[in-house]
Amino acid sequence: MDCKNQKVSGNSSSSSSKLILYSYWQSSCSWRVRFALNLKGLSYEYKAVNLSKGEQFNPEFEKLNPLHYVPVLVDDNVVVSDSYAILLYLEENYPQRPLLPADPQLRALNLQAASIVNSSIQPLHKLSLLKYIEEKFGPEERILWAQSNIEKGFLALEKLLKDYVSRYATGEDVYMADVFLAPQIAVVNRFNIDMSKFPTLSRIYESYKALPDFLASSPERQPDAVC
Ligand SMILES: N[C@@H](CCC(=O)N[C@@H](CS)C(=O)NCC(=O)O)C(=O)O
Repeated sequence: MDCKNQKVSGNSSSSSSKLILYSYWQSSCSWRVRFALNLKGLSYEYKAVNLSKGEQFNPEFEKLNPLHYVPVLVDDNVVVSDSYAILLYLEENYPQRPLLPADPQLRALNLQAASIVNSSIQPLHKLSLLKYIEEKFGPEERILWAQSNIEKGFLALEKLLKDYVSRYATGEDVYMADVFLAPQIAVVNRFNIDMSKFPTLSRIYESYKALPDFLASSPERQPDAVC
């Protein structure tokens, strides 16, 4: 996607809104929250944390998240970090446009798929870990490590979703599984993943690319995008 002239202010910056999102344009974890906020029609103030410059280690940011990761959501006096926790917080406190279905099986499936992305895929290719692997074992090992862990997770998701998938991961509506999957699938082109091995994920990604709320949350359209 072309960066130029695509940045949005719409949902993503409102001086009067009480929600503040600490985000980095290229962070897939931040992208999940941007997508969810858009789906729920919530405006928010965008505060950029430049991970490539190490701003996550600034003392001011450390007070918000001692783990030094984005995203962080601030809602008046409530501070929540970790996109999974943020999604559950939004679901409880901003119930409009639910991101978890009422049906218990579908609800559990959405939580499980989101958790696989959050716990068993993205952490294994995060910036700090890949930097460590490259320093210890070289650039080749960095890419092999990322590829094998992403493919393992994607294979599990293909199997998990196959009986439920339709236009989106768990049916005809966008839910939490999609909020986590869409950015995750989008960022794997950094790692030369052969997506033909994952036909279900490839197919639903085509549906995501037609969603204005997803497109508006994409990295290139954020205020801190560098293109
Ligand atoms: N499970 C956390 C993971 C947070 C995370 O890993 N954030 C990344 C960006 S996607 C980050 O801040 N990385 C900085 C680093 O690795 O130093 C979440 O979903 O928020």
